[in-house]
Amino acid sequence: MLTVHHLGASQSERIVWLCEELGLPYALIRYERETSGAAPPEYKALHPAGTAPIITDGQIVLAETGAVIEYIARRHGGGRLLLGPEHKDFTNFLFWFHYGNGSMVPAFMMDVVAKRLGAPSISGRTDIAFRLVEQRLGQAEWFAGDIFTAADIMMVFPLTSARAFSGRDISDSPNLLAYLKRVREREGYRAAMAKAEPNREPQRV
Ligand SMILES: N[C@@H](CCC(=O)N[C@@H](CS)C(=O)NCC(=O)O)C(=O)O
Repeated sequence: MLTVHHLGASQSERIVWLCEELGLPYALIRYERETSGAAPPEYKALHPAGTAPIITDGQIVLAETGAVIEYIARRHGGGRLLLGPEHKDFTNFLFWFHYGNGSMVPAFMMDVVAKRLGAPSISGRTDIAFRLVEQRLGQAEWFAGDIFTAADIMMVFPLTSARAFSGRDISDSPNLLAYLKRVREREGYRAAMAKAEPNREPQRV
């Protein structure tokens, strides 16, 4: 049985969302963070990486968001929500699938560290990221193009939870606000958040 080990208030919410969008049977085990914010020892014991997300599937134990999403979509979802090289939106899909964790989350983290050190924002990459996002969402309904894909599942966490953590104001980003409304209206997203974060304010996105 595919089991999603979800660490509360973390990016493993994406995996719950993916399973809901794909309509897969799965078990969900939720873990609370320690007061330090770290995953608890029983979570860390699941995989040497010790970071969320982690899934188990029979003998397989897998960590790392992008790998977990590809594993589930390919092994259990028939490749749905992934675009291949034959698709007209392949390059946009690839770029946005990787941009969230590859550039956006690290940029936020650099900002957090700079803030703690009382230093100015190091690179301006966060501003660039929000500019790129606003531009893209003015061109297309979903990050890859006309259809919802796993690129959206990768991008929403930085645009919601990670953004909330950094205190970023998006009131001057109409395309992003409209996009987040579309996300919030998705049945799969609502079902996932009700299971993954039952105590969270539903309007958070
Ligand atoms: N690049 C990794 C990052 C994973 C990561 O940092 N997860 C955080 C939650 S958002 C975590 O596990 N924090 C708790 C800890 O490190 O103990 C991935 O995408 O899976």
